Order: sequence, then structure tokens, then C-alpha cells
Amino acid sequence: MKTQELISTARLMVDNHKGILAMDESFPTCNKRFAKLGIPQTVETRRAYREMIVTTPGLGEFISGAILFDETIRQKTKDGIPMIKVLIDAGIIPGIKVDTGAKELAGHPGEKISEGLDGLRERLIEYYQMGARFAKWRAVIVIGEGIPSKASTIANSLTLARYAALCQEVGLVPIVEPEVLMDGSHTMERCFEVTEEVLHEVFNQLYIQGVLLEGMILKPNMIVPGLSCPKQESDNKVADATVNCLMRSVPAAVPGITFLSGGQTSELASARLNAMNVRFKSKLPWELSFSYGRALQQPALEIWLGKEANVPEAQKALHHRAKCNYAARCGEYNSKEIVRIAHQVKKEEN
Ligand code: 5MM
Repeated sequence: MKTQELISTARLMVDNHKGILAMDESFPTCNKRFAKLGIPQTVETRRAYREMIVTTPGLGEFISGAILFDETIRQKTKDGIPMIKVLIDAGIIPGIKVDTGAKELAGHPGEKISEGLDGLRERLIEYYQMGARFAKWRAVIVIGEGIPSKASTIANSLTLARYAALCQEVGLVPIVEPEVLMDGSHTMERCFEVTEEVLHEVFNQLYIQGVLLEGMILKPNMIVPGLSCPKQESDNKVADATVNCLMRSVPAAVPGITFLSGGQTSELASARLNAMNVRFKSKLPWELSFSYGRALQQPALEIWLGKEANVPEAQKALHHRAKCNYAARCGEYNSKEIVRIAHQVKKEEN
């Protein structure tokens, strides 16, 4: 195992208050987001969109790594520069999503299992040769009546651990992403209970498979009430519940925890990360960071709309969200200030 390389890549991914940009939407997810805004869903629009992202001036000030989709890692900018080279030149470590999607779990209606282990070793070798230095696999856990089942928790945890071991064999840092979905009307307490159980199983399986904890990153959900739960919680309550849950279940050897945003607004995702760092930063064994997709990209996507003329403004919006989350890692995110800046941008536009 390339132990030293794994440890130093994992550290670089979470050091200096920078975070990870998830831009690894698969075809169905990316196309769905484009369709909602009337953007054509073609190879070329996806390429142009990803070019807008990776060429954002100054992105590397706040972003340590970017997770790419297979299509993107093979694409070039309109000037013929490979996307992966643009990232490396900007000081951003390229990563790659390697699960092939969440499918129905046999015998367990409503539950999911992520696929992609067959042939994974060969794919990982190719990605490493292309320049990727980390990978990501997302497992989906659904909360509902009588679920998640033990079957779903164990199957997804074992799959995450087998993926992580394969990554480390070739020198790629695995981002292990067990996502407990926000969909539903469950309470924050229920999300805590399920996430705690899932994380215990994930780390049990990682241990059994011999995964080097110092050479991996955990990408969990925050502890939040379901999206349709009538009782929503304050940022401080979410911060306390999330950190308490992680303290009970994540070994201190893990260098960093990079949250997914999971459907929270950009502002909430920043405010809650900020609250965690304000309240707990000095007491924690791991870095608390971000690996947001929608919470970083959505404002930029809504400005871009598939039009070349909108690229500079869209890039400003992405740069701004990256800066907000960098500030949240320092415990210095001030949403009022951010709202003021947003109004200022609107004024300048008019
Ligand atoms: C949970 O999704 C991950 C984080 O994104 P958000 O911050 O928007 O929740 C994200 O990396 C996700 O795994 C990718 O977008 C790929 O998702 P699909 O559904 O396309 O496999």
C-alpha cells in the first residue's frame, strides 16, 4: 500500500481551511438539473458547464479537490486543454466518482444499494494513471417506516469498505460517503439514531477490510430533520447533534470529515458548517469541512443557464460560495454579510 502518499493526499484534501467541490453528477442527475432550468441536455452543454466551473479564476484559493464524473475526466476545454490539467494547474487535486449508481436492493422495497465493484480495480488503475488522486463512492440510506433495514446498512457498509480497500491498493484516497437521505418527515433525533448506526457499521467494515483510516476521508450527511418534518431545528442544534453523533462513531485517526449538502440551501449548508466550527473546532480530532455539490454550484448554474455570455457572472457566484464555505471552516461565515453582498451584486446587475 502507498501509505505515505495516501496520508499526505488525505491531509492536503482537508488542510488550510479548503474544501472539496463535488461536480460528479451522473448523466441522469446532471440532465435533471439542466432540464429544470431549460438548459439543453447534451454532451456539449455538460462539457461547457464543467469548463465554466474548472476555469473559475481563484477557485484554488478555497477548493482543495474536485470530484469529477467519468465523462468530464476525459473532456477538454474549448481550447483543447484537458479538464484534469486545468484543475492541477489551479492547485486543485482531481478526484473521480466511481460508483455506478444506487439501484433497488433486492428483497427490500424502497432501499438502495450502490453498484460498481465489478472491474473497479482496472478502472481505478486507469484513473490514477490519468492523474486522479482520490475517488468517491456514495451509498444511499433511506429513512422510512421500518427502514433502513439491517440488510441495507450491512450491504452498503461492506460495499463502501471493499471500494475503499481497492482505492488504497492503487494509491487513491477513498472518500467514503454513506448518505442518510433528508427525504421524509422524520425528526432530527431519528436522523441521529440512523446515522450513528450506519457509521458504526461503516467503520466496523472498514476495519475488517483493513482500510487505512489515516488515508481516507468520510463524507457524511449532517444530522438534520427530514425535509417535510414540521419541526425544523436551529443551526446550533444541528451543529450540536451532528458533532455529538460523529464523536460517538468516527475514529480519531480519520483526518477529515467533509459533509455533503444533501439538498440544504447554500446558505444553510454554510451556516451549519460554520456553527460546528465555531462551537467545536478546537476540541475535535478531525477537520470539519465540506464536499458540497448543489450548495456550491446551484447559484452559478442558475446564472449560467447554458449561455457563454453568463460565464463570468456564474464564475463569480461559484467563487463566492467557495469563499463562504472556506469562511465557515474558519468559523467566520457571517450570513448577514453574505446577504448584503448578494444585494450588492443584484444592484450592480440592474
Ligand atoms: C449527495 O450527493 C453528493 C454531494 O452533493 P450535494 O452536496 O449536492 O448533496 C454528490 O457528490 C453526488 O454523489 C454526485 O452529485 C453524484 O450523484 P449521482 O446521483 O449523479 O450519482
